[in-house]
Amino acid sequence: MSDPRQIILDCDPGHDDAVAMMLALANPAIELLGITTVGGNQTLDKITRNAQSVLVMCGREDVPVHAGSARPLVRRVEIAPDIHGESGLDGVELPEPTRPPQDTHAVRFIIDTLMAAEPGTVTLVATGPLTNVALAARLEPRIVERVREVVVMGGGYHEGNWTPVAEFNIWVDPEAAHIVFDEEWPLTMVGLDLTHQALATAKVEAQVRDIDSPLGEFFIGLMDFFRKAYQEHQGFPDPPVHDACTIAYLIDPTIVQTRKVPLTVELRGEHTVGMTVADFRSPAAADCRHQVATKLDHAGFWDLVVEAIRVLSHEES
Ligand code: PIR
Ligand code: CA
Repeated sequence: MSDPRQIILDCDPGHDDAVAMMLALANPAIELLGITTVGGNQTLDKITRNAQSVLVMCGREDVPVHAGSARPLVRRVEIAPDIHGESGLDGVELPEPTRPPQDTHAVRFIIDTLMAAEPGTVTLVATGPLTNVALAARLEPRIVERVREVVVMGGGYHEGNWTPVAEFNIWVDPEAAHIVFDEEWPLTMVGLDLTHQALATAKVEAQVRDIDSPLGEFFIGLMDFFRKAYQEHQGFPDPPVHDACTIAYLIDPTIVQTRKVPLTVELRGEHTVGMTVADFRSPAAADCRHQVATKLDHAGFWDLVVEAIRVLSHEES
């Protein structure tokens, strides 16, 4: 097998961020170098602690957690308690971390890791607002040509979830998103068009229940809360596990189909702030740096997630 893909996961856990973490920790195709956190689904303190609790559940507190930006670059803090609850991970009991987060700021960790690694080896995966990634690019512009790829869960070319056209992660910090989409690095947008196909169905839950482990129960508790929230607030039958799709794409690109298309982030529209605008009018130029995720292999995706929970459950016992 080829060398594992080295990633930094910049996240705001978050029910679906937690599943992204599980996939990244368990799958041998991925080497998780560190977790960086950003205020988003809940306040920075809460979601940083959540990241640590998920590591405890996975028996992987060796992975460093670096806290990052508590607020967006320009706008006021906006959180999503209706969807993720007061803790940011409602529906389960969160184990106490046994160690504090790292001293180094998330942005510093991102820069130091990219500058120390061979160029073109480390991938940045962002599943929260893009504040940390934007700050890193501004503070050390040389990371832009050193990163292998930036994979963003955010936006959508046809759908919004926080406004009719804006997705939450982009809406929370559109200026940061604008910076990140505008930089000269290759960027894959795993937006709502794709992630709304990643529903955690009753069948998936039954497969996880069969694993019969504390981590399996943890996943089920998370999904039950997330399902109720999505039924009540978004009219979905089952919850979409957005963030895990970024990791699945890196593990096996045949699970997530993509299409090259130029993207930009709207900052000034009356009804469209935070919209990700995709220009599908003509075939993308050969040097187009952007691509969007279009179609998910649902069964293939959930096989990866269920297998990840199984692997982590057995490592634990
Ligand atoms: C999910 C999120 C925020 C709001 C809603 N309604 C649903 C979080 C998820 O963690 C994901 O990263 C992204 N933001 C989806 O919009
Ligand atoms: Ca998230």
